[in-house]
Amino acid sequence: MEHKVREWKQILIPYEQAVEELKVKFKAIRKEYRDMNEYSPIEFITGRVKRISSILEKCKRYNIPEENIDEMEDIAGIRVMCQFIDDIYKVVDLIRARDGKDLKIVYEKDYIGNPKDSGYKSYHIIISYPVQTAFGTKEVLAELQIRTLAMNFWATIEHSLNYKYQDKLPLDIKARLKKTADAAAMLDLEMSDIRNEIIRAQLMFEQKSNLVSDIMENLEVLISLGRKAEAFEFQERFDLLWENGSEKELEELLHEIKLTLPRFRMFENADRDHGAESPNL
Ligand code: 0O2
Ligand code: 0O2
Repeated sequence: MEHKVREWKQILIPYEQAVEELKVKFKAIRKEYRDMNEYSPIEFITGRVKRISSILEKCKRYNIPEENIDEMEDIAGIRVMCQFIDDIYKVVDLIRARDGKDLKIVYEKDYIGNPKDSGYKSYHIIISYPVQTAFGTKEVLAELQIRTLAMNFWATIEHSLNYKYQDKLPLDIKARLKKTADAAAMLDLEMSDIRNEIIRAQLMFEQKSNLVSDIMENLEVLISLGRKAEAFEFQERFDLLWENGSEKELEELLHEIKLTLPRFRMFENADRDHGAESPNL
């Protein structure tokens, strides 16, 4: 038994690595957009390696011999969550653009155009992903599920109910879940309609929070230059603007702080030079 557990651990290592690497790669895409103050089609990413019990159960269901589990497409699973339906297709395009580069697309399953009977919606892309191991390159299959926040909300709850009822959901609950899937789809459509307004508000929020970080970082520099009184004065002005000021006024304050830095740096250098000479005086 212990031997078997150790064997499983070893089998799953490349899948764990694939999940970690893919998560880093999708997070990097999101960061790139955000660093450029642009709207990111990716909201957040999760990933998991399928549990051993689920792998065994699937082997049984599909008659897959245990030694062939590398045929299973979803041992490594990545979920990419988007705010709007359009974003899903942007993410799909981003993935397609990488086909033949750091990953290979095996095939795609469009459960948005063709939702499952349960009401499940999501866009799946099965990829083959090369993992560098101590024993050379190993190609593993991974399933990328791309969905909106509403689709994810529905799937998460439906999945846990299915788990609770051991895949034998009572018919009335199934029917009610189907209705909630329709409601989630309506929500996605409605949100897409007011998309531009939401994106504009989010970008403004993002810009303001970048501005605030910038101001705080520059105030820290000011303090490190020994200019506590000036930093305090700027901080007080910032507090007032934070409550009632516009973004433009915050930008002006940042500009003003930045302008003072070279002057104080000059003073600091002069003080240091003076200090360095003083022992010889
Ligand atoms: P950030 O910068 O907040 O995105 P991990 O190993 O922690 O990267 P894991 O274990 O695959 O990821 O999944 P987990 O812990 O469930 O969630 C992964 C990331 O998604 C975490 O952020 C969560 O904060 C974020 N997340 C989960 N649920 C939601 C949600 O409903 N809304 C939003 N916006 N984010 C969610 P990170 O990666 O730690 O950092
Ligand atoms: P996990 O790890 O619990 O998420 P399968 O459903 O796996 O037997 P197939 O054809 O191999 O069938 O894959 P399919 O149906 O394309 O999609 C597999 C994964 O999609 C599932 O993984 C779910 O994550 C998700 N999924 C598919 N259908 C539904 C659904 O009706 N409801 C919910 N909530 N999720 C669904 P697993 O196997 O459930 O594993």
